[in-house]
Parts: sequence; structure tokens; C-alpha cells
Amino acid sequence: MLIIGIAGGTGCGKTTVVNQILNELPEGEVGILWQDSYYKDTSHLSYDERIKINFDHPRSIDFDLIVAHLKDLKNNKPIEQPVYSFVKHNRTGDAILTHPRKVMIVEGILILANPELRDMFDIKIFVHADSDERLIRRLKRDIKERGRDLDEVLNRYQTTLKPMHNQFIEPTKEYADIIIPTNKHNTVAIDIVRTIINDKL
Ligand code: UZR
Ligand code: MG
Repeated sequence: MLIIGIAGGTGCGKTTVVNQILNELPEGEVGILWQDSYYKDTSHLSYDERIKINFDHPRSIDFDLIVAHLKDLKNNKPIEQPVYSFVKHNRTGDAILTHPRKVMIVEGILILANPELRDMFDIKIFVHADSDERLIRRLKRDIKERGRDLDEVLNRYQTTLKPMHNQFIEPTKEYADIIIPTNKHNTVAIDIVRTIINDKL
């Protein structure tokens, strides 16, 4: 099994990169774990308490569960990936049955910040876009897809996202084997990654 970690700040285009890689590969050969699925269970908190959680700090992520799931997959066992709701800020209770594949991708802002998880990756990728570019994308996405308003997104960006990015995400760039710039559409980098994966398949 080839395990690829894809990290990078919010709005850098991680999910897009993953989808572009998948688009050209045979269906069913590549599996994905989304860090967003692994926010810690917050069912014991009220909604008002949940919105105060710092979702950009490594402690909000259930890294133990990601690592355990990856180990299961390596041992050829399917896992149940939790489903997370960004509107409720909690797990929905549903799960997606995820089967072991020749290539597994793990995607998320903080996946290179945890040493145990990081050590499991055969290839580490960091997706880079400038912070103004990321803020613009984040604003558009959160308003359109995650039920936020302008003020809320900007406040969170200033008070939480930006400091957490500088403290925990940007420094993990040094672990990357490949850095993909995505200020503009980048087909060359995607082709290279796809070639590496195809080689393995
Ligand atoms: P990506 N996030 C939420 O907005 N709500 C939640 O309940 C859980 C997470 C956000 C999180 C982080 N920060 O910046 C982002 N906040 O999801 C990571 N606030 O997702 O990699 O797709 O940008
Ligand atoms: Mg994403």
C-alpha cells in the first residue's frame, strides 16, 4: 500500500488537488481519509460550546483514530470513517465504509503536524497558495457551502485561522517531499503525482 499525505492551509486547494488526481485514475484503486472526518466527537457539548472550539488546533483532531484506521487498512481491514457536519460542528453518527486500496490518500490541514501519522506517509505533499488567495476561497466556500456569514468568517480568520496556520500548519511544509503551488491552476504538478501513483498501481 502506498500512503500519500496531502496537507496545506485552509483554502489552498487540497481537496481540488485530490479530486484532480482521482479523476484520471482507475476507479476503486485509490481510497481517501479526510482529516475533516476526524474532528473529535463533541456530542457531550452544547452547540454554543461547540462553536467556541478551536478547530484549527491539532488537539481538535482525533489523530489516534486516524492512525488506528490507517493501520487497519494496511492490514487489509475495512474501516468506518465518521461523517462530520460543518453546520452542526459534530459527527453525524453516520460512517462511510472505507476499503483498503493500493493507494490511500490522507488529506487535511494538520496531517503533517502529528509525528506518528506523518511517519506513516510514503509521500508527503504540501499544497501552497498565498494567504490572500486562501482567504478569498475560504470566504466564498464557507458562505456558500458551510452556512457562515462574512463577519463570522473574517473574525475566525483573524483570531484563529491565521495564528494557527502560522503556528501549526506552515511549519510542516518542511516535511514535504513535494510542494504544489496552486495560486493558479497547476496541471503539471498534478500530472507528476498521478504518474507516481500510476507507477505503483
Ligand atoms: P479545509 N471547521 C469548521 O469551520 N467547522 C467545524 O466544525 C470544523 C472545522 C473548519 C476549520 C478548518 N476551522 O479551518 C477547516 N474553523 O474546517 C479545515 N473554524 O477544512 O481543509 O477544507 O479548509
Ligand atoms: Mg478541503
